[in-house]
This record gives sequence, structure tokens and C-alpha cells, in this order.
Amino acid sequence: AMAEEAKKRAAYAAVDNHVQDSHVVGVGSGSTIVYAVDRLAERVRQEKLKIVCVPTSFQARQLILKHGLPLSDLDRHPELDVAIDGADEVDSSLTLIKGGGGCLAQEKIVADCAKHFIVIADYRKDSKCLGQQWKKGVPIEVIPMAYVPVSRVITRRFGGETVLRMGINKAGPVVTDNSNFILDWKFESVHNWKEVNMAIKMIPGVVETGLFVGMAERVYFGMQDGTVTFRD
Ligand code: DER
Repeated sequence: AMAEEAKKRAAYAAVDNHVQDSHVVGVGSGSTIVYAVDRLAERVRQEKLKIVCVPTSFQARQLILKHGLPLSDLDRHPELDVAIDGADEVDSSLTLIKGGGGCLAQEKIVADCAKHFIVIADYRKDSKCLGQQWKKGVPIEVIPMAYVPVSRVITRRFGGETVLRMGINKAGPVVTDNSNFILDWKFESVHNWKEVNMAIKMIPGVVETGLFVGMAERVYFGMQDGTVTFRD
């Protein structure tokens, strides 16, 4: 479909423009990153690139192993040359909503460890402000025992409503790779995302938010017409 082709083109552009020999590469999670790992593996084969890959989830780890790419971690490589990851939505100042796939905590850690954090997305993610196209809210990873008080504080202070993310093929709540729950905060108005992110992070029980503020260096968008554009 058109969106899948757009994802692929954005992913290829990011890998071709930002991954070089001897790089330590952070590998994101979700569906768009699958194309980036395909391209990484292709370049390793064709160009004999020597890279190592640091995953941001069980899913990313499986992708790396499936393609026979060298697997590493932050213990061995606490500083990465580049991290490539998807996004659920991107606003005009490159603030991201991430976590649609529930991997936001390790994704933000890896993105922060990278010299360059490059985001890949199809045209549906390209918004002026958050909430324009992405209607599932901001994912917030919480310690399970605290999800009710955290929900109350968020809705009291910032409005909207929070929903505990429930499993589809698993009874009960979604449990993250870090054994936590996810609250999806359906916000109702435009916020100062830098301030809101910091305030939510301070609530006891919050592990991480899906607000990536001031982190993305560049976002590649695959467009409907088959081209790729980027925003810095
Ligand atoms: O869950 C995540 O953080 C994913 O990276 C998400 O932000 C993008 O997933 P997609 O590439 O499947 O849209």
C-alpha cells in the first residue's frame, strides 16, 4: 500500500544518509523500522559494512538477530553514532509522540545515547501540532502498582482522560518489555510539551513518557507521491 511504500522510502533514505562503516546503530521499534533493518542488512552484505546494532525492544532484538546483524547493548556501547526510529506523530518543532508500539522507554534511552537521532515516518505522521492526526494520546509507561494515582494526577492537572492499555491477544493490561503498564493520555488541548513532559516525568510511578521533546535531529517523511522529504 501507499503508506508502506512511503515508510520504506523514508527508512532507506535515513539508513543511506546516516549509517557508515564502523557505526554503532540504535535500532528502533514498530513497523517502519523493519524497512530500515532490511536496508541495513542489504548494505552490510553489499558494502561489507562493519556495524553493531543496539535494540530498543524485544522486537528490535528479534529483527537484528533475524537479519544476522551484530547485536550489542549499552553496556558495551553507551554512546551510539546514530539511532533510527519511527514516530506516531511529529509536530512543527519536531516534538514526537512515540510509544504506539509500547517501546517508548528503551527507545528514549537509546535515542538519548546517540550522537544523531534520526526519525523515519510516512506522510500520515506529519502534523503541525500533536493530536491533529494521532488520536490515541500520549503513551506513558508507569509502574503497575501506581497506575491509578498517576492517572488521577494527570487528568486533574492536565485534563483529558487516561486509558490503561489493554492486551489484544493477552488477557489483562499490556505489559511492557520492562514489566510495566502503559497509560494512554488522551489530551484535549495544545500544551507546552516541554513543560508537560517534565511535569509528568516527576509524578512518582511514571517511568517514561512518549513525548520526545528536542531529541529528533531530522525526520524523514515518505510522501504519497513516492518522494521523500525531511525536516530538521
Ligand atoms: O512505538 C513506538 O515508539 C514506535 O516507534 C512508533 O512510534 C512508530 O511505529 P510505526 O513505525 O509502526 O508507526
